[in-house]
Amino acid sequence: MAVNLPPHYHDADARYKKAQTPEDKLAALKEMWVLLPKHKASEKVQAELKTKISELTDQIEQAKSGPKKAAPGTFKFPRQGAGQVVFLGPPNAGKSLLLTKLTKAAPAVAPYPFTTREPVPGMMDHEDVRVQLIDMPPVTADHYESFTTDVTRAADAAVLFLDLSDDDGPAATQAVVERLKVARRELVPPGNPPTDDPTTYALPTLLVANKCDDEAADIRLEIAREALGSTYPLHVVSAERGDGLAELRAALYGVLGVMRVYTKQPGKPADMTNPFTPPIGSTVADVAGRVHRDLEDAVKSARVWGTAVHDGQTVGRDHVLHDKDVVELHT
Ligand SMILES: Nc1nc2c(ncn2[C@@H]2O[C@H](COP(=O)(O)OP(=O)(O)OP(=O)(O)O)[C@@H](O)[C@H]2O)c(=O)[nH]1
Ligand SMILES: [Mg+2]
Repeated sequence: MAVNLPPHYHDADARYKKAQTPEDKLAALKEMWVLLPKHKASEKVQAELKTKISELTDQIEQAKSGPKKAAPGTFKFPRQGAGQVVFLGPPNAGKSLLLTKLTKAAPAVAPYPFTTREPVPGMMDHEDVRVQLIDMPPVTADHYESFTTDVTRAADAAVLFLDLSDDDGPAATQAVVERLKVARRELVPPGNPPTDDPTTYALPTLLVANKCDDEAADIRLEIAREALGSTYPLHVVSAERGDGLAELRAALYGVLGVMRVYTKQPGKPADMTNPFTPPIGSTVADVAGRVHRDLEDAVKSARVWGTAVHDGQTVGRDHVLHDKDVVELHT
C-alpha cells in the first residue's frame, strides 16, 4: 500500500539525512513522526521511524552517562526461534533457576543476590517451535546495567519476577518497573496498543510469582495482588518444584503474539517441521515475504489448508491466515 507523505515530511527527511549530530538527527526524526499520517498504510514507516527515534534517544543518553562498561553490541543476541523473551526482576527471585528449568542453559544459581552479572540466553522448546529466553542481572532502584536497555529493545516480550519468599517482594518488583521506566522501557500487558510516545519502547509482559513453595507464599501473594494490582497476566510458579511450569511455557509462546504457518510446494506434502512464525493477523502476502523478500509482492494467491477455509481452498494475497494453517503460495 502506498503512503501519501505531506511535503513537509520530505523536508524533515532531507534535514535528517544532512544532520551531522545525533541531536539534530533526532530533532528531524521527531518532526517526521509528527508529520507522518498515522494509518494502516503507513504502519511499516511508523514502526521504522519509532525504532530510529528510540535508538537515537538511547544513544544520546548513553553517551551523556559516560563510557559504557560493555562495548556496544557485546550483548546482542540474534533472534532465534519464534521470538525473544527477557527475564527482568529483583535480585534472588529465581530468574536463573527458572532458565535452567525451561532450557538447556546453565547460568549460575546461588542463594544470595546479584549472582548474574551478564545476560544468558537459552532456547525453550514448546511443541514444534522454540522461544529464546534471556536471563538478566537483577534490576533495583540503584542497580541497573546499561546493556539492559539494549537487550530489552531487541526482545519481543518480558517476564517480570516477583519473589514469594520475600516480604519486600512487591516493593522490589515495583522498583524494577520504575527503574525500567527511567530507561524508557515500559512493561505493558500483552495485547495493549503500543504507546504513542516514540521515545519509549513497550514490552508485553507476564508477571511470574516464583517460589510458591514457600510456606508463607499464599499470604504474600494476596498482599502482592493488592500492591501490584492486576496489570499483568499472573503466573504462580515454583522453579524449584516445577509447579506451573507447563502453563508458563505455553504463556511464554503466547505472549509473542505469533502464529505457526507451514508451507508446501505444489504436489508435495507440507513441511511440518519448520513453521514460519509471523504475527497473528498476518496475510498470505506477509508470509510470502518471510519465505523470500521478492515473494511478498509477487504472490497473487495461495491454497490454504486449515481454519476458516475448505481444504485446499484458493484465497487472495490479502487473506488473513490462522495458527497452524498450511499454505501453498502461487505467483
Ligand atoms: N524455595 C525456592 N527457592 C527457589 C526457587 N527458585 C529459586 N530459588 C532459590 O533462590 C535463590 C536465587 O535463585 P537464582 O535463580 O540465582 O535467582 P536470580 O533471580 O537469578 O538472582 P540474581 O542473579 O541475583 O538476580 C537460589 O538459592 C535458588 O535455589 C523456588 O521456586 N523455590
Ligand atoms: Mg541470576
